[in-house]
Amino acid sequence: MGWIDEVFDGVRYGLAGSVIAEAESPFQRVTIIDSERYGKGLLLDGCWMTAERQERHYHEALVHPALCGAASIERVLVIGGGDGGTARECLRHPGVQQLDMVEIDGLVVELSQKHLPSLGAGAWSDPRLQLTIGDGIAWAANAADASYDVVIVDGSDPAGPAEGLFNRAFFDHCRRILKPGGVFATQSESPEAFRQVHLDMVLLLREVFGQADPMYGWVPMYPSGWWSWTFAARDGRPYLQPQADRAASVAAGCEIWSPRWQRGAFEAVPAAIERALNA
Ligand code: SPD
Repeated sequence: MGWIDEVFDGVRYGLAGSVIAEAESPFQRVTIIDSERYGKGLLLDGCWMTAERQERHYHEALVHPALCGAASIERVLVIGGGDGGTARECLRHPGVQQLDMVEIDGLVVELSQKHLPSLGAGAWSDPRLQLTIGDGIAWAANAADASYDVVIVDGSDPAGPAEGLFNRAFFDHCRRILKPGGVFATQSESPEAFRQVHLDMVLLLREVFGQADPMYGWVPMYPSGWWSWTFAARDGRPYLQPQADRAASVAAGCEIWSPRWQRGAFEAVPAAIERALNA
């Protein structure tokens, strides 16, 4: 037992625990830990990705505004998300008929299935899940126009294999492959620890989609603990208004997300971020 830290910009974000598995994939170093406070967890190249007893802060916030707001939710694309948490939350919606999940690193899936089974839970054996180990950026580029109701990007920080998930060419394809009424969702980094990355993402998404809205919450293990998710749509801002029947079908099982929490989280734009976005 010792300390496992993500070191970022002069600060250490650490958990007391021990490393239980570690391996190099062709893309990154994949580490599984067991921690006192949050249970088993995953790091990629030394950066915190998730842990059993706090992953719902992140996955519920990423998924439910999109899945409760889109006009329909039959076909969903998840890019990244190899630990399975995003797929699990998507498949709690009975209206999802097909979930294509494209994760670049098969080792992330393999070690998550083995050590973090509660993350993916029933999603891994759900016949609606079509898992592809491959390049999500190429998948989006090759997908047909208007082929998905919802596109969700669950990547890591903008370095290494996730770098291409933050640029205009990728976002253009995400918009192109959405059906009318479709919703795009992405994790959009910390408004404190990754302030400029966050601002650049929101501004770029506003250029590509016409409008985009960041939503703010907490993921205690991530740098600064303060996190954001950003949503955009083909038409209007449907992610701001959860459809009551869909919200009711998932809210009772959520740890963090509810329509009320979501309203507050979209309103909780830090003043300096709002000024910077409107400058
Ligand atoms: N700095 C951490 C950003 C990680 C975002 N993705 C986490 C993956 C959880 N499914």
